[in-house]
Amino acid sequence: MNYTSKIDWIPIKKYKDILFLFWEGISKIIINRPWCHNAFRVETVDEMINAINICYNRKDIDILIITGYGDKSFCSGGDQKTRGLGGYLDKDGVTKLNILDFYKKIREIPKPVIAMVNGYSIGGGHVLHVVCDLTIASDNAIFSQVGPKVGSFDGGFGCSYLARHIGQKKTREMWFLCKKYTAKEALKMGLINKVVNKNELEKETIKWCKIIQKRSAMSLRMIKRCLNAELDGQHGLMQLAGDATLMFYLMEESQEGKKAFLEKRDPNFKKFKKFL
Ligand code: S0N
Repeated sequence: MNYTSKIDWIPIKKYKDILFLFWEGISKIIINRPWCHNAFRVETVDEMINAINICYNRKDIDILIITGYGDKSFCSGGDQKTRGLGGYLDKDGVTKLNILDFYKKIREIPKPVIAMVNGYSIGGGHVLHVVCDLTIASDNAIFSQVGPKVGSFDGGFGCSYLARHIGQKKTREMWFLCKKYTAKEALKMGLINKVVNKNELEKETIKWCKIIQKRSAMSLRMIKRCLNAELDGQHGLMQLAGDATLMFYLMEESQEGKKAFLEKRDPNFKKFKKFL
């Protein structure tokens, strides 16, 4: 299947269900199952988790874009044809709900993640854009939660985090009625950041990436951690504290402790400036 774009994306790794591309510090994960509106099965999610782990570790990747193949759908959620009892069946017949692990990865990666919504964003495919840091949508995008129609629900980020974006009343409306919302309506209710003509979607998303790439990576990382910490409880605090430790490790005061230990002497912390 050929992927058309005005940009010369370079493939990072070959997968079955996704395309994983790179260009000038930007990586792009594309769900590549257009025959079912880019619904994800267990293998799709495993591949996305593998790709995001690569993004986490590669220093030359500053920012991530998540999107769907084609111009009709971003993602239509869990592949209902692979749904079994208690989850979605993998190739060995084991049921899993691994999309939750991917949502967590999106929040945990200390780099900005942009959902480039190019059509339907439905069910778990709606939560997928909700958990991304920013959402840029084409004017043909449609947003909807359909759980109560197909016998599922996402009481995690799909409820609490969604409600932080659009409020409790709108979130209940979205879930109870399973209505479809246009990109314009989504923008008005604070669900997304920007709507553009579908032919301009990639150009606009890259424009945002390029601006963000000029900003301080450490500053962006801390902002993401701080915003997450408020909602993620002890786990969010742990992640924020991990980065605070990282910053402390960069200070001479911290290095003095390690040096003194290795040199078998008492540390001299008195020589370091105190800040008010
Ligand atoms: C996207 C819609 C609105 C498009 O409608 P349209 O244009 O009329 O096309 P269709 O004829 O309906 O579709 C074309 C073909 O695509 C197949 N298809 C579409 N969506 C799916 C899907 N999600 N799974 C499997 N197949 C899909 C159609 O069946 C059709 O194929 P053929 O021609 O062979 O029949 C419309 O298609 C639509 O509404 N789709 C269904 C959306 C849906 O029900 N999504 C699932 C919602 N639930 C979840 O996502 C579960 C959430 C979840 O994953 C989760 C959440 C929290 C915790 C754990 C989990 C977890 O389960 O992991």
